Amino acid sequence: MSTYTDFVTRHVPIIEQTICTFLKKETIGEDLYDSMSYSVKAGGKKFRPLLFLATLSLVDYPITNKEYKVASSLEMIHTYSLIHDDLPAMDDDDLRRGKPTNHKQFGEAMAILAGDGLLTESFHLLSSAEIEATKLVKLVEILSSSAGTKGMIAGQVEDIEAEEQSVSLAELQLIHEKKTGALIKSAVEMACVLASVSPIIESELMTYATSVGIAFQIRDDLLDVIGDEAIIGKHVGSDEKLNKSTYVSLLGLEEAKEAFYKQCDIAKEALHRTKIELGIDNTQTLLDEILKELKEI
Ligand code: GRG
Repeated sequence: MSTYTDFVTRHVPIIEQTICTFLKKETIGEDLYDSMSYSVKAGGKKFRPLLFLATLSLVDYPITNKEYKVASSLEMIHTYSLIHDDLPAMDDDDLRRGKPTNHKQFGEAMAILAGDGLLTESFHLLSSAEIEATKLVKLVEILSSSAGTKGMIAGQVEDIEAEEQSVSLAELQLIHEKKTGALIKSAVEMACVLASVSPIIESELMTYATSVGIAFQIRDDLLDVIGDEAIIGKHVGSDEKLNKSTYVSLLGLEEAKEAFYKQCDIAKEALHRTKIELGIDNTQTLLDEILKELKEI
């Protein structure tokens, strides 16, 4: 088993367990619990919490109960955002991760409440982590600003407003920086704060995270096209994306691939500089492996 597979196999169940234990089925009622835990356990990659934990590992910071709480708070925000994104008023999707979306399984009202519950309880869980007060407040600030009206929510609003109209590449990048990139970046930033890394290391790791965030989105656009190509043998996006600007629709498939690999290279170089700073430049780290996994399209 590769180090990364081992890392994923070890941590993913603990993240799911941390969330589901915190939600306490006995006190919140079966219907709400089932709806929330359904999406938590629906097979998501747990990319943001793993990125947070991998960043801590890079700087040799021990992973204990409180680190799992922080990691899980990131996943709860992410899960809520997907539940709400799938609702009829937004993307109106029936399937997510190959399974019925939350509202298809539990109804719209319960899906809205499950999302609200995950969002709110994310901060409840984070605030219960046994972390020194000044750092904890900083973590709350990072998470709330990345998920809030200057981050993910702003990105979602701009994304909705950009539908049915042409958007420039720079505008598309700004939308995704907020909608997808902000939470990914906050995973790395929260690890930097918790581990009190030096400003230079934090700055390099944020360069890594920024490029990973952009690459993540381009990859999603690429897979939309490559996936459809594999199924029906021609270049089209999925139906709901036909009128949407994507990296592929703006750049074309080959240039979008180039842009994707360029971001992966920028991330790799920033990580290399971080490792030099840490005196471990010849060591293969989990952040290298995350990049390697991302590059496999
Ligand atoms: C509804 C407030 C609100 C926000 C929604 C992030 C977001 C904002 C919507 C997701 C839309 C989307 C498909 C974005 C592309 C990026 C992407 C692939 C997100 C899915 O994240 P993964 O791949 O999902 O980490 P898993 O299933 O692995 O958890």
